[in-house]
Amino acid sequence: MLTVHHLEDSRSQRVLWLLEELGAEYDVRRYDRDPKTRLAPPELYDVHPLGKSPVITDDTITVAETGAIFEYVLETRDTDQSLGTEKGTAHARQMTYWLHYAEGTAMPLLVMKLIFSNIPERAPLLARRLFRTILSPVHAQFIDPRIAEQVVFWNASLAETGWFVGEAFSAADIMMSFPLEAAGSRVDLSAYPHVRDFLTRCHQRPAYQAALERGGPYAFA
Ligand SMILES: N[C@@H](CCC(=O)N[C@@H](CS)C(=O)NCC(=O)O)C(=O)O
Repeated sequence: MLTVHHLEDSRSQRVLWLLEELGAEYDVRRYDRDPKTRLAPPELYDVHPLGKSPVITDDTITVAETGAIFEYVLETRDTDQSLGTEKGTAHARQMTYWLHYAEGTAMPLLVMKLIFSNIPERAPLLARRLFRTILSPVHAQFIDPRIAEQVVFWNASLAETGWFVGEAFSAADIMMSFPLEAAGSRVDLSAYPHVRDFLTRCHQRPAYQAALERGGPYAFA
């Protein structure tokens, strides 16, 4: 049986959603974040040496990294390619691109934004203003323009069909949902109608809702 080691309120929500879309059988083992640090609990180190989520176990096989988990699940649970694509096609190449891009390019910028925003908030009261002043140019000159570039790119990529690959909903959309959700909590998306419409359509899907029930708290829905 495939088990998803799922950290509350995290990007591993996508793995549950993928499995729900496929109608696959799976178990969920839920892990709570440390209420103060928001880090994962040490038990996740028993599953994988980096102690992060998502990670899945399937009998004797352990797979970490969301993109690698998606590839494994598509290979083993999507035999009729309802969410994947035929290998060697233009759509397959686009699918590979988005599966890598989501965690390779988009998420590092969004995590950077979160960390640099949290530094002043978590600093002692008297030091907060100083930290904000020091970090303000980092946001303005480095992080914000790079995130804005990504959001423009997503909006343009969705403009034609409303989905990231071809005419139909696919695993690429599930993978990309998290960067878009995370961006929505950090930047104003009101000028990007295709991004907002994409998220609304994702959130309305019955499988997305079913995954929320299995996964527990998720601040980005
Ligand atoms: N690129 C990795 C990122 C894994 C990751 O950082 N997961 C976060 C969840 S959003 C985590 O486990 N955070 C808790 C921690 O760092 O202690 C993936 O996509 O699997």
